[in-house]
Amino acid sequence: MSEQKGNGSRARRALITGITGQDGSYLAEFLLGRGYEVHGIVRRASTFNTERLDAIYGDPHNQGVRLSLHYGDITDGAALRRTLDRAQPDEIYNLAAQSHVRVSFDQAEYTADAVATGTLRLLEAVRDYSAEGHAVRVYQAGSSEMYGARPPPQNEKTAFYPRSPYAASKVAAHWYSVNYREAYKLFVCNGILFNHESERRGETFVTRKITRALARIKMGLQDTLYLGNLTARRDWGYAKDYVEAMWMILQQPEPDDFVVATGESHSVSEFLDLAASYLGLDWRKHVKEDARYLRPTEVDFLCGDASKAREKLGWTPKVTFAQLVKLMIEHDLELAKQETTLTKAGHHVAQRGASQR
Ligand code: NAP
Ligand code: G4F
Repeated sequence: MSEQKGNGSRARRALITGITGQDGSYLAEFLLGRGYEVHGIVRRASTFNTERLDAIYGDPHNQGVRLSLHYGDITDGAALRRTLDRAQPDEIYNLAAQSHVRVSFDQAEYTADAVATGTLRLLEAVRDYSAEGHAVRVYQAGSSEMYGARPPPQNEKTAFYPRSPYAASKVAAHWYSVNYREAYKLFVCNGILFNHESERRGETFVTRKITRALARIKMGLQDTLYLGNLTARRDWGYAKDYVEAMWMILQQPEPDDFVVATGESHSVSEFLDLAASYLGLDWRKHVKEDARYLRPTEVDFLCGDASKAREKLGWTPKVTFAQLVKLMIEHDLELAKQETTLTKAGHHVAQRGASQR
């Protein structure tokens, strides 16, 4: 694969906020594969939070390492500005977020600080950095949650109607991005991505919570899965396909906003049907409702119309819904088998407790 060239003849440089998350880790792999030098912002934690980067992490003391991690936080503007000087990025992908919708009702102020004001801080840093003569392109991770109560199909022309502190914060971030594009002529693009999942999906999002739990039930490691609303419908795609769309959005001649979606929607109970069928289980014998997973205001029905992305970017999803569910089930069945082997050998396996969250 040919190397992407940035300023002069050096490799192009990308900075990813949220690099330790599901999308950040896939995007880092994708960009490294295209010859980029990749920089990521990592929060200091008392435990390792770089597990998803293990496959691409290289000791910085070694020659030729093209992945660099910088301590920082989207709530710390001065550190963001300094990181731009250190990383000298040609492209910035702003993926950092408190990304859990239900949690945003419990941590509303923090969610707004990270998701809305965090984006504004980054844009301010970019404005300053650009004023010093640096050409940089910014991708803002928008969400289909911004459509909230609007009926499907949702596309770039659909008005936003957010239904959570998370969604309202993403709407603010969207409009900050549009405003900085218009006011300061910055190359800022919003990707409005519908739900995308994978083997690396956080275990408290409903798809992964289901595949982890059903696989453990199959192996006799647990019996019950507690869930909230099973009737909500989502447009679920595969995360690897979606990070490619992020990159494509930043390669356009002019900055623009794009919906990225499969155009197919399924309910949570349909996800359960398919996941359980791969394991030969009857999920109704194991799933119980727990009101703690209900949201004060729910988003009932998301189904995206990604015709603009198809026509202008040439982007289409490669992995189908059935393939997505299967690959997640296969991955989590393997994890459950490993857990069984360790338990049988007398090892203590920490209960990750996804069913409790
Ligand atoms: P994720 O797995 O929850 O990852 C979020 C990332 O943000 C993690 O790296 C996390 O770091 C980091 N982060 C959280 N708070 C931060 C802070 N204060 N400062 C710096 N970094 C912080 O989310 P994802 O699924 O990869 O999603 C990526 C982005 O796309 C998010 O902005 C999300 O809201 C948005 N989005 C996701 C979807 C989807 O279906 N996945 C759809 C539309 C939009 P830690 O690892 O330290 O927690
Ligand atoms: O998996 P979820 O938590 O994802 P949600 O709320 O759609 O948000 C995800 O996708 C957004 C894109 O639209 C992103 F912006 C956001 O960052 C995140 O990645 O819930 C999906 C549906 C909801 O309707 C929820 O009420 O599943 C329902 N659900 C039912 N039981 C549950 C549960 N969700 C979770 N997390 N846990 C449950 O036990």
